[in-house]
Amino acid sequence: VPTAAFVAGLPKAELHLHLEGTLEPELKLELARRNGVDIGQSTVEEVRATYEFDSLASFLGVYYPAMDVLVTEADFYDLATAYFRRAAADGVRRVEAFFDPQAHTSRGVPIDTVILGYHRAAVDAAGLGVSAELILCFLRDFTAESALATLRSALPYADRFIGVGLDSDERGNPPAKFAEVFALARQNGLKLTMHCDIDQVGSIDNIRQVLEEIQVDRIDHGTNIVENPELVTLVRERGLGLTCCPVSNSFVTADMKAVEMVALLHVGVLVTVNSDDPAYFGAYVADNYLALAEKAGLDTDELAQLAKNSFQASWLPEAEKRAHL
Ligand code: ES4
Ligand code: ZN
Repeated sequence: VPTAAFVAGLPKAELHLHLEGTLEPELKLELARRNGVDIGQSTVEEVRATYEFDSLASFLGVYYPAMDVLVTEADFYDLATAYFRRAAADGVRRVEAFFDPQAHTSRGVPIDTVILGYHRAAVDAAGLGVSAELILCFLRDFTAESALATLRSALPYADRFIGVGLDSDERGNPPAKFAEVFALARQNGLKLTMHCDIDQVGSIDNIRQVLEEIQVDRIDHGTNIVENPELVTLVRERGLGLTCCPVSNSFVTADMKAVEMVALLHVGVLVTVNSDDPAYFGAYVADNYLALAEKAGLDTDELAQLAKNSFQASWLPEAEKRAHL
C-alpha cells in the first residue's frame, strides 16, 4: 500500500479544484468577523457541523450561502493563497483552478474584485513553487444570457484566466444550452472544459454534446463514458483528460467511481485525480490519491501514472509540460 509520504512526494497537477470549495471553517470565521457578516455560527466546530451533505443538492445548499463572507479583493486573495499553500505541501506544482464569478456578482461583488484578488494569489503562488492559472466557470443553473453577460464583463481581464468551465446543477442544464457562450470563449483564445457529472439523467448525451458540439479541451468528471466504448475511444484518441474527484464522488453520489476510473486508466485514458472542494469534503489532493489507492488497491506505478497524467492533461505550454513528464 503506497504511503502518504510517497503520494506527497509525487509532483502533480491539480486540474479540478473550485477555489470557493477551499473555504475552511477557520478562514470563514475570520472573514465573517473582518466583514461584519453574521453567518449564524461563532466557533470552528459549529461551522464544521454545517459542512454536512449527502447529495449534490444538499452540498450546493451549504456551498453558495457560505460565500457571503467573501467581499473584498483581499478576501479572494487570502482564500486562494491558503489553498495554494496547502496544495504545495501535497506536492502540487501546477494548479488550474475554477472560480464562480456569478456566485459573487449575483451578491453585488464586482467581477474585477473577484478576478484581481484570485489572480494576484495565482501570481504569488510561484513563490511557493506552484504554477497557477484560473478557469472562469459559469453556473449552469443560471441562464445562458447571464453566462454571456459574465463572459463579456470578464473579457477585459482575459489575460488573467486561461479557460472557461461549467459547474453547478447539471440536471436540466445540458452543455448545448451554453454553445454560444463557449464559442465566444474559444474565439477569444480560451480553453474549454465542462462538468459532465456522474449519475445524472442524460449524462451520456451530455458527454456526446461536449465532445461533438462544444469541442471541449477536457472533461470534468466524465467517468460514465465507461458505459460506451465508442466514447472511450474518442476521448483516448483526442487525448482529452478526465478530471476525476474520488472523495467528492463518494459524498455527492455515494460512490467513489474507483472501478470506472481504474478501468479507464488501464485502457490509456488520461484519468486524473483531484479534490473538487477539499474544505467541504475533508480531503486535499493527496488524500484523494490515497483514498483511491486504498479502494482500488493501486500500486506506486499506478499512482505515478495518475500524477503524470495530471501534467499531460494540463494546459501548460508543451515545453513546460514535457519538463514534468
Ligand atoms: C461542485 Cl461537487 C460540485 N458539483 C457541481 N458544481 C460544483 N461547484 C463546486 N463543487
Ligand atoms: Zn467540480
